[in-house]
Amino acid sequence: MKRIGVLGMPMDLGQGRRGVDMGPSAIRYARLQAVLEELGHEVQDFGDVDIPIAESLRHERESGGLSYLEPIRRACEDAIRGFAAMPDDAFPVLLGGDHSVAMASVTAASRGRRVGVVWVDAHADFNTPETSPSGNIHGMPLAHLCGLGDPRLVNLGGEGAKVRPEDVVLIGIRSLDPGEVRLLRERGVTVYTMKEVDTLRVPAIAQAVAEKFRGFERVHVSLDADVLDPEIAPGVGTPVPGGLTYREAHLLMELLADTGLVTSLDLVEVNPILDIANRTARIMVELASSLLGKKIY
Ligand code: 6HN
Ligand code: MN
Ligand code: MN
Ligand code: MN
Repeated sequence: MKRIGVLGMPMDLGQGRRGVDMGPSAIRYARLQAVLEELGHEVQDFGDVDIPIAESLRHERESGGLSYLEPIRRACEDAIRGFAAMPDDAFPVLLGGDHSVAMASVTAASRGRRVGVVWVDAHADFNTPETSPSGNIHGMPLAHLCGLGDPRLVNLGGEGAKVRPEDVVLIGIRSLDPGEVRLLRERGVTVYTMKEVDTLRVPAIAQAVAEKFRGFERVHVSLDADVLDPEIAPGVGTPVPGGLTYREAHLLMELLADTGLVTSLDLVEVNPILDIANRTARIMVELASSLLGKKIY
């Protein structure tokens, strides 16, 4: 039994398509709390962080080539305070929102401790303001958590990097910008692209993750809905063909659950406006239940 603390960040300022701010509602509507309680967990919902709407922020739209940097920074600082209000033994689950919100959850998970990060995504989100082709901050959270990029984001919730690049594992990757490829190699991040998913298969990858993070007190899983194949998860803003199948995604979560190492989770990038009958939110809830110990038998 875990004490799960849910926090919503209805954030859509990190990218260009509207609707991802409705992700927390869609995930709650898909019965996240009931499903986790049925597994025997105690679940407390801490509500949503207050995020301003884009229309009210025209004056803050641009900051050194980055869209909405200041409001994103403020929302992440608020969320970090929200996580700090959870009990010490809580298992935090963050509902996004675009992936910029992971700067808050991973920072909260680190709090001076070494944290392993499993980033399950079609993208690496390892751009800096210099390498980003879009200026969208949702393509940059992981780089900033590793200490690269704009100091205003790097120093969120405290000075400096929150994660060591060698403590990051990416899974499901199939869309990288040229600058990201260079940075990921340079910094020694472990990258399992879809080619590795196809050749090594999920059990070998999960096994490698378990070995890498053995003995870690904190392991954070950041699950971007666009890692799934768009055929099964159409409700995302940046779909890329050739993603994880339904069973690959579940198996990955089931095997990560078996490691007993995971201590926090993000469910991000669900865009209900682009979805079909809340299918993407429902799959994300199912995947959360697999990660949190659902057993068929
Ligand atoms: N996500 N690499 C692209 C960019 O704009 O930096 C796409 C990022 C997508 C981010 O899906 O969380
Ligand atoms: Mn909004
Ligand atoms: Mn992402
Ligand atoms: Mn993505």
